[in-house]
Amino acid sequence: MADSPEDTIAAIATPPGFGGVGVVRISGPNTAALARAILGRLPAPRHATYAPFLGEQGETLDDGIALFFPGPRSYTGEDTLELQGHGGPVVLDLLLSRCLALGCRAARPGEFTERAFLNGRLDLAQAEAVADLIEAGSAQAARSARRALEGALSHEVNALLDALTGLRVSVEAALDFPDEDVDILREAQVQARLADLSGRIDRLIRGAAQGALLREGLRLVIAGRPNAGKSSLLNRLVRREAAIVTHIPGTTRDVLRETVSLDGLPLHLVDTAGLRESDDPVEQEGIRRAWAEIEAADAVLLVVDDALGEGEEEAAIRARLPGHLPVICVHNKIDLTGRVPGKQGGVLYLSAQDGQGVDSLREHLKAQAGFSGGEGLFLARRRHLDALTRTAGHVATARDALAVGAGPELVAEDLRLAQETLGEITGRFSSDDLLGRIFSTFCIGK
Ligand SMILES: Nc1nc2c(ncn2[C@@H]2O[C@H](COP(=O)(O)OP(=O)(O)OP(=O)(O)O)[C@@H](O)[C@H]2O)c(=O)[nH]1
Ligand SMILES: [Mg+2]
Repeated sequence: MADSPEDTIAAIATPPGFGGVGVVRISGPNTAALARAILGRLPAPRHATYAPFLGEQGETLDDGIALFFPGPRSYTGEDTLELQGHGGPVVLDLLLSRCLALGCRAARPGEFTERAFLNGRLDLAQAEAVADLIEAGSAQAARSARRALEGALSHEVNALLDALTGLRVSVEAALDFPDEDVDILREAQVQARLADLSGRIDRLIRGAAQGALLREGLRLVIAGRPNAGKSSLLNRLVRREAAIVTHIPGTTRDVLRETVSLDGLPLHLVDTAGLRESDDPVEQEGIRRAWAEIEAADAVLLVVDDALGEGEEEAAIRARLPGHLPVICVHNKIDLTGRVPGKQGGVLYLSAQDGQGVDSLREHLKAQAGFSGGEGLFLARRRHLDALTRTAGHVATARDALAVGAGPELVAEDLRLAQETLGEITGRFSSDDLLGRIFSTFCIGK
């Protein structure tokens, strides 16, 4: 039987295992009847009510606090009940089984939040922020998820949607008066309003890129010729001996991954085999994997031995790097060359061995990622960035069409597409397929 919004759903909302308190959550049209069956009465709305939780024969399964939230002023927008009992897996299972016996269906992951979205309690970006807040890996990420949950992204998107609606009205008015269409468009200052819209979308893209970074982090591949000190630098950045370091060139063969937090920015470091021509099949495979990692990186840290400087080897590596990839050039082993640590002329001088200059590298990485760590951030997903970028594309096409004197019907179509694309963020225009993908990544009971 397919899931229906008419189902009353139930789930254990606290994590599996033992705890002081465990919560079973119920939502849907049958909630009040279920409360009467389990509690013997309907608790007063939004009041903590102590009660025994009764089994089928009237026996006490557990006792605790019941909270009844009548819809629509509840998390899901429906009648909901929370039963807070003792936090043991068996006792919670008994309570959940009782709910299922009374006709509830076990909730899918994220189904409570999905219902909140379907009932208009949250928009899609806010619903995603609920999951992001739960999964936040740092205090900064948690604060930013909170801002998204409060609607920082949604407000901006809605303001842009309104502006797009206003523009569509003007352009579509011109459609009704084909003889005067150019004048109408000029009078309505469509071109200027489109330019303004482009600027606002670009600003939002920059903010969302920051937010996506905070959520997903920066993938940084450490590359360079053998013995430059790549593994030593990884160890220095993660503050432990994660990688094997020896004086023998060609020590690292496998790809090694470590994640550290730079003031809340997740930095995913990848140490790779030194890049050079080699006849050794094991080393060749390591080098092949190193290049595969570089292809997928957000940025590359090119490590150079300062005593040797950049030579033909580095020139060959640079020539093969993907053109769009940012390269951060680091000269290592300055404890041997006596160079001053820090940034000079686009190069970062440091010593992985004694640590001088490494703080400058950390600062540089944050700046490189465009990470300000400011309070104004909202947590965004790649999905949001992607939708914003496509919206910017439609607006740009509309501006081009207008500039070459194309008819209003072309401009109107581009604006319609822009509005539809932008609406994907808050869920105004979203396919069931997209919704399914988003909510299935939630935890059960949320
Ligand atoms: N003096 C000095 N030696 C260093 C420094 N960094 C690394 N080394 C030494 O350089 C040698 C190579 O270091 P690794 O970190 O293994 O170099 P790698 O680039 O990972 O080398 P492969 O894995 O072979 O590609 C080791 O003997 C390190 O102790 C440094 O800052 N100063
Ligand atoms: Mg190494």
